Amino acid sequence: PPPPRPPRGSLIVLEGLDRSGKTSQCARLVSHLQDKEGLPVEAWRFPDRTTCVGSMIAAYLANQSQLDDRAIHLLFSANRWEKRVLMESKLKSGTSLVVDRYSYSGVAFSAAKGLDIEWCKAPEVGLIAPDLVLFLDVPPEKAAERGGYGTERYEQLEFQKEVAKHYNLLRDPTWEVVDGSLPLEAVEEQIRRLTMDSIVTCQKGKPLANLWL
Ligand code: NYM
Repeated sequence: PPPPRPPRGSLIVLEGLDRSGKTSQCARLVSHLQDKEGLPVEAWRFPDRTTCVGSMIAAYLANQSQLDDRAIHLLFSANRWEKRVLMESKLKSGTSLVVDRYSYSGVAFSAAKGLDIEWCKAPEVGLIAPDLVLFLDVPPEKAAERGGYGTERYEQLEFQKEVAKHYNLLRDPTWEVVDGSLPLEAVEEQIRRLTMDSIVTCQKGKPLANLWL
């Protein structure tokens, strides 16, 4: 008989505007799951700037290159596709992934430039669907006040307001919306609880699914 399969890992995605606190929360969540819960988990992020496609994206974001809006959209998508096989094998071997941004960033940021939302979704169809989407909700004005908007493309209040509108269009009832204006520890606590629920559901045999649901 084949050896028993380990329970699969969970695909946890954090989304939100720039300066919504995603990156800090991802790091805190991953260390908690590893150190306190002793679970196999990895921190991932998109764009993954370490690949060839990722370096083209990095140059674009740093304003070192100009690209057609549709061309850069497809590069962001390709950057997820090139990680799909590894993502699936990690999940199936029991490792949970905490991912800083995913397809929703891809669609919200490109649609905020005026591209058609359905056109933006199309190249994402068939990527692995997250088991949990945690949306860190922070009003654009408040995120801007946090300072540290860098000099990268998109890091401007007016544009972030457009992105917020498009996140709202994408939001569905399965998303868990966390009030990102709360103190960091309160946000962390909610994220931990929702994540543990998702990990348990996946361990119990919830099947992997594909985007878009
Ligand atoms: N971004 C990110 C997109 O426009 N499309 C995508 O598919 C993804 C994953 O890249 N402002 C944008 C959102 C961010 C920027 O992300 C870089 P980060 O999380 O700041 O490294």
